Amino acid sequence: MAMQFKRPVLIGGIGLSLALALMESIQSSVTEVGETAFLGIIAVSAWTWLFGKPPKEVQLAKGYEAPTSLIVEKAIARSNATVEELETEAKNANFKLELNGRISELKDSAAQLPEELKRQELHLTVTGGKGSGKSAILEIIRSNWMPQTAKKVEFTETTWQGIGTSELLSPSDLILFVTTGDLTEPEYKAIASQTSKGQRLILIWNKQDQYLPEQQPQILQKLRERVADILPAEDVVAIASSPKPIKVRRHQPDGTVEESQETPNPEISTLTERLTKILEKESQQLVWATTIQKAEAVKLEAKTVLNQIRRERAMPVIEQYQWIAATAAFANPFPALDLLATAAVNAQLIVDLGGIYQQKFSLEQGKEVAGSMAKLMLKLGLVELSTKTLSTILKSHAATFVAGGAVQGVSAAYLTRIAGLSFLEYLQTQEVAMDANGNNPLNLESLSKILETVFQQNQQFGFLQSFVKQTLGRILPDSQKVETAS
Ligand SMILES: Nc1nc2c(ncn2[C@@H]2O[C@H](COP(=O)(O)OP(=O)(O)O)[C@@H](O)[C@H]2O)c(=O)[nH]1
Ligand SMILES: [Mg+2]
Repeated sequence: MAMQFKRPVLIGGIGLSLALALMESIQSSVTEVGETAFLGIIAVSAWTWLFGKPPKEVQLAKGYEAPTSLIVEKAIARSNATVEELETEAKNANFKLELNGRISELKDSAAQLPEELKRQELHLTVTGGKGSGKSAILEIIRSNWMPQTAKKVEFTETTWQGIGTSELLSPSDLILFVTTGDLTEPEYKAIASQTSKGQRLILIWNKQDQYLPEQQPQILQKLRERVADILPAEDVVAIASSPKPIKVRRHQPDGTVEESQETPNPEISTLTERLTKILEKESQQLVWATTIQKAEAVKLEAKTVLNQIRRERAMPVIEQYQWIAATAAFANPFPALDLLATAAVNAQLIVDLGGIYQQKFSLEQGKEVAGSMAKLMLKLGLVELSTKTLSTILKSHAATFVAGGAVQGVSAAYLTRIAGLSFLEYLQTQEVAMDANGNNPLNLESLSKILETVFQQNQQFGFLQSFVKQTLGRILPDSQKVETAS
């Protein structure tokens, strides 16, 4: 691991003096106005613009949008870029060998994407609940429709719980989703999640013969309304793939009535007409849409491996800053200094973690991010909570003696760890894009959520106990270690 030990120690010093300077200005005001002034001073750094951002809108269920060739090209380029990034970083990092296989698989998949665009035969999936009539539909499609169509089409049958997991590997060009009337909420969600990621889908209401002919149009209308946000009306069709036999009474010329069972013919013309039209007009777009999904799957997988490599590089960095923060706070155990020193040290940690994740932050930006995180941690009550817990553990741990500053030191290390792990998580999950001014606007809402989760994950008593012990081992002189250990 190519760690530079000199720089962080130096920055630790800078951080500390910065913290001290801040402390001086706080000391006079903090007693009178308390936390508000404290926060106000931290807020001096220009982070207001960070908070000014409106929260990201909740994404609504979105219908399918036909892709263009430009969109496909971009998707392929993005996935290639991510795989290349992965290859380069894997070469530079001493990553585990088992990743080699995964990386070369990803390279193959990425290389196949342009070929995929030329694909002529189409892959369709018939899906829906068990007993909804998927097999019956397929049977008629195979016997009646396929011989008449010029396209090469391949069908797969699966229950809808199967889509979404398996199809990521080989998505279909068109999904035929079969329902028998009322669409359940999970079914609706499954459909919406497909259309929102660009999956073309037809919703089929099968077994319409179970309702009276005069009821059928109403039921179809209701179904179309239910999915109006995600599917156009013409992509919702009503059929009867295998109608049940009905009793037929025939009046005979001699006046008698003869009763018999008759099985009506299947009615799937609405479906086959729709299918024919879509394949005529959209074959190219269907293949593009599938290629986009495949490209995105490759990109996602590459990103996952990349994150794994980066995380391994980032952990020792976070740990190193923990000890720097601890040492600084231990040496200067003013109340609240721990937090400020932590924020200052964290600014450089932010820059370093950003570097590992290929996202450049200036030290100034690092300060803003670290400041925002410090403020969030205060706001969420994490600082108070962790200080309380850690001092309780410290008291029980060092029965006879707690070194002055130990609480501050341990708290600073702990908060640095939380900040580091959270920012790492943030970098992994966010698509951090530079805005027009070359700034990297923070999504404080998601950062805040991540902070809370990471904090929760690092609250186990056993972990805190060993963390205290480990930190004391770092900051206490050897003579005191013996006492605390007893
Ligand atoms: N009443 C009626 N029953 C149907 C219709 N289509 C299929 N079925 C029946 O529904 C049951 C399940 O059909 P199947 O095709 O095996 O469903 P799958 O599990 O989705 O493949 C069978 O008994 C079919 O005869 C239809 O249009 N109307
Ligand atoms: Mg079946």
